Amino acid sequence: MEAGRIRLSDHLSQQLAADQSIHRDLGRLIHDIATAVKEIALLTSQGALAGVLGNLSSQNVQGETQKKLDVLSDEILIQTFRSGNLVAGIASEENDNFVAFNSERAAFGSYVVLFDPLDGSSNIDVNVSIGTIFSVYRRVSPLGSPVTLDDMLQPGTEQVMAGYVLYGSSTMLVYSSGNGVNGFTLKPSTGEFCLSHANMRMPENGRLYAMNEGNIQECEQGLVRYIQYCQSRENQTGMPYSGRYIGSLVADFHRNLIKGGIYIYPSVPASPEGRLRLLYECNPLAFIAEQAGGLATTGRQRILDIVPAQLHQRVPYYVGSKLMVEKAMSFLG
Ligand code: FDP
Repeated sequence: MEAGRIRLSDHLSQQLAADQSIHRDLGRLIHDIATAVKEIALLTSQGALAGVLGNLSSQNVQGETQKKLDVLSDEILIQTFRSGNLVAGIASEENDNFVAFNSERAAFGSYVVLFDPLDGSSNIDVNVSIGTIFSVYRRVSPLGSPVTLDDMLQPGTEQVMAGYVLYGSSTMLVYSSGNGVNGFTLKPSTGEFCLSHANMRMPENGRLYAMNEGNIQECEQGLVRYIQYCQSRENQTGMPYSGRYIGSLVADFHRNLIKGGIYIYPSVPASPEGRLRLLYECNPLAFIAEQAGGLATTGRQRILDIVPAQLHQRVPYYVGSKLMVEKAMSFLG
């Protein structure tokens, strides 16, 4: 069918009819997320006119200055989940601790959602693509009780749904509930997400690499040699790969999902565990990558297998086309 004819709501009904294992509530949840991110997309598109650019005086738990739009997006998502009654609690990059919703109905919510409300914060003020990343787990604590830290600290293999929204030249919602990856583009004339990228597959190999190369002299030797390999004619293309680094993980990931490529944020002296957060960034995108045929590792271990020890845990991250991630790992030893 022609791209754009199938709305997100139609697609959800079809998926639920075709696959009885998908819980109906997940359909409602992705619908709630779609509603919330439309609000964020609107604020993003208005930029300075909405008065949402710039910093707040506050810092998040990681000591990073918070942007106004970061905090607004966080509030929009929390409010959406709080009022939807499907979610019993959330954890987000912008909050020190997880939030247990305390209404009686929320205590019977089956899910927890972990999210980065606005990824690529340093690009907010300069009109470069940014995104929202989310991850959904079935809670492990008993229904009817408040959620606990154990609900949040589940390995990525337990995700029942994950995805991201890219606020770019168009707004796209890409998600998976464990049965492939589909991408929807927001149609400005109707305000609806329409299926534009059905059954997305990440090319097995590629010729794009994304890394903040300003750090290269401080990286481990194996990675230095891999980047030299990317820049040489020794790779499968016989030509140097192209370096492409937007500096918004979501945008770099999305480009690589479509064109093939690798994104790397390694351990560096300033961030020995890497810079990216396991729960809000690495796990959801690893889930999407694997569902699309790609790979996500720390360079040595599959991301989805990591049992988190803390909410704001960081990990080194190698994600993208399967053969490229495997090749990078072979250099690390
Ligand atoms: P940001 O801090 O601007 O939100 O999530 C962290 C992240 O951006 C990624 O989106 C991005 O790829 C990376 O950090 C950029 O870090 P560097 O500035 O160190 O390259």
